[in-house]
Amino acid sequence: MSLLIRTVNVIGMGYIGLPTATVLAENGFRVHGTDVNEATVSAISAGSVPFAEPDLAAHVERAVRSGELTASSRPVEAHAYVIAVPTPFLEDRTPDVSFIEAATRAIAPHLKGGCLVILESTSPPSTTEKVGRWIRDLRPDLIDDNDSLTVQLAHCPERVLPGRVMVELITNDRIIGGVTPDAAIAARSLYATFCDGDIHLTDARTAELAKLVENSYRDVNIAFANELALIADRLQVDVWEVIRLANRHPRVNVLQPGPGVGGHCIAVDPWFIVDAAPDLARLIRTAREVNDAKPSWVLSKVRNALAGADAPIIAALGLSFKPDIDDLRESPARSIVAAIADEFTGGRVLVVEPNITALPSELKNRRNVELVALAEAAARADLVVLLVDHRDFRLADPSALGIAVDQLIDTRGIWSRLSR
Ligand code: SAJ
Repeated sequence: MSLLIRTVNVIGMGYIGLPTATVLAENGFRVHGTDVNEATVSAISAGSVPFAEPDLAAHVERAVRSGELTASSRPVEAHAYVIAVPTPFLEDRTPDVSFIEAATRAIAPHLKGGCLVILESTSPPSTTEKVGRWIRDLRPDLIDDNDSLTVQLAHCPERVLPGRVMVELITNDRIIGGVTPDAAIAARSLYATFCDGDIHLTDARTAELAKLVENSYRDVNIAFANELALIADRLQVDVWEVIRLANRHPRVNVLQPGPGVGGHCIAVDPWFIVDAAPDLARLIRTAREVNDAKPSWVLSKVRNALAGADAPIIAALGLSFKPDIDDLRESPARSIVAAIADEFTGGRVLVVEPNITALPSELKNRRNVELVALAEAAARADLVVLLVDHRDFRLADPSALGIAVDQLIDTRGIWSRLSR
């Protein structure tokens, strides 16, 4: 551990901030977590976790019990600050950095010369430098005689996969981009205490773009698979078989088609590159459009399958944005279920989602939607639409559940190779 950094204030105790705060608390730092959501603060202060992430709960419980992790709704003075707040996009798909600005304003009164501010939130290029400009405006007393900010600023993008956060926080390589080389070195001393992967130092803008590139790379590759699914469907070829065979080539690795791309990262971050260079980011923009169009294509398959049906019962398997998590944010499955419920108002939609106990608000109050168990949905449904490849579904046998091939639209290719 660095001799200089002993206390850390993490701003934003969500999917990234809370695990990061916990791991830091377990590695010799006195950590305070700050979140604007009082319910989040109360849960953490009681040693519990307000969302599902494997293994996190036990770590949080230990860190809080040991006194190394505390939480409140206000920032505190610390040697280092880690900003881990959301960066969504606005309606016109331009980045919304207002949460980062609010976090910067909140910590500004507490900053001291020599302290370190790390931006972990995925950010458009130049945002870390922007944080520096906000701090300069708010705290001119932190500017030295050479017109340099005496606060060190770095970007250290998170790269962990939801569902594997506690593993990947430790094992993934990290990129640290300093606004100055000294800031990168200071930030490294923090991450080196728990990160077993390699830590790569660079400048802040490069680190920001590298993070966006990672998620855009995945989005473009998923778009390729999703486009193949449409083409294969028209040609009446099994897309999963095509991909499986193509992937036997030593330099080919096509990803898997699905009902669309969800989550708050891959469906968002590519737009930050498009915003930064709209005239150049043609492939990245098209990939987003291909993936965003997939839910409507699934809906059209449902419509075709139910043509002429009176008051159909439709089972929708899965609501989360990917398997085995309870995160419904930006989930294509969720938007498909809402669209099916809108369209078949005289029918019923039986939602099966093993990771939640109550439907999200926009579905809860609809008379034609209910949350049921898999066996019940299979027994009652005229049509089964498989939207998420949850473990429970992968392990189930559709024929044992009484689901016939012509009753199934399998958007993940786990049950029926020929239905997409
Ligand atoms: N998906 C497919 N086909 C595939 C793979 C994924 O349709 O072959 C879909 C998923 O079902 C899901 C979406 O893509 O709806 C995104 O899921 P994901 O597992 O690819 O990624 P995320 O959003 O959970 O996490 C990503 C990761 N980035 C990369 O893998 C490059 C993670 O490492 C990042 O930390 C995270 O974004 C983030 O926070 O930015």
